[in-house]
Amino acid sequence: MGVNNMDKLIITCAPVGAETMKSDNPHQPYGPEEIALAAIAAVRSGASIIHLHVREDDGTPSQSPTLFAETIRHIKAEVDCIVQISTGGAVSATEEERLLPIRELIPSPEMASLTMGTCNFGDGVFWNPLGLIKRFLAEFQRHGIKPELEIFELGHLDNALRLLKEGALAGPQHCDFVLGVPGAMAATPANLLQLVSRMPAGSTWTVAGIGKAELLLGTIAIAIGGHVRVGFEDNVFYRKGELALSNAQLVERMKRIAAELNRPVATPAEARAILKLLKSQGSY
Ligand code: KMH
Ligand code: ZN
Repeated sequence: MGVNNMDKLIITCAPVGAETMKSDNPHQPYGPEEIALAAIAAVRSGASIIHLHVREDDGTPSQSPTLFAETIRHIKAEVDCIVQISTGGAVSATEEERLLPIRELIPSPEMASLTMGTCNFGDGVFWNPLGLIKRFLAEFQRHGIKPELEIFELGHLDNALRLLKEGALAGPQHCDFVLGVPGAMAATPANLLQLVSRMPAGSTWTVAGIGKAELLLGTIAIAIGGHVRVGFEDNVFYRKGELALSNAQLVERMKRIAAELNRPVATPAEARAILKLLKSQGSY
């Protein structure tokens, strides 16, 4: 794809995951208010998607629909953005817990993450057999939610291709290549290029490099027509030995690199068009 016909760049910010704590970076947000403030600043800096996990005020990861609703309400009161809720949660979360926000949030979110297979995840196992994926997909379809297909391993892309062939997935898909999780696919340019080369026509992709790979793989994605994810879920450093001051700081760096590489960032409305999102958002 030539530089001139690339889409505008969608920056996703994942301001908090289920793993990193304030002991890893004191600027790590906990609780609905802190997480929403981090998300709002990220959107004002150029992010158009917020990949959202929620935490209790003490930092405990949660899939509580109440916490999701409160966090989203704070965010949407200040900025427009695509909220993409996590159905991955923490590796300790049960299948039922992971599905709770999909089933109970009113209105349903525009997007949610959906991991395409099981993999090692640090010392744990992130459990996503095909039966679970299909059950989750049925719920996504019931609520009109577009999945972002989370790909941590090469075989996860094969699962996605298989679901497309079977018709369980239909239409243009959006993949997120999460590379560098300890125990899963390494965050190398060669691995990213291999995944990209096997994407179905008409689909879009983003990359979430873990740790220092966030910058390298994000820059490659900008250069070759992909999209990027940054944020404390994946990386709490600005550079080696220097903690990031905020999620917004990581977004701003990607926006600067994108400007140099002639990829202006997409507004939320432009991101909705690029991703072919249909749902318009009601109020929380
Ligand atoms: N926290 C990981 C076990 C997702 O958000 O969908 C899973 C995860 C993926 O973060
Ligand atoms: Zn996540």
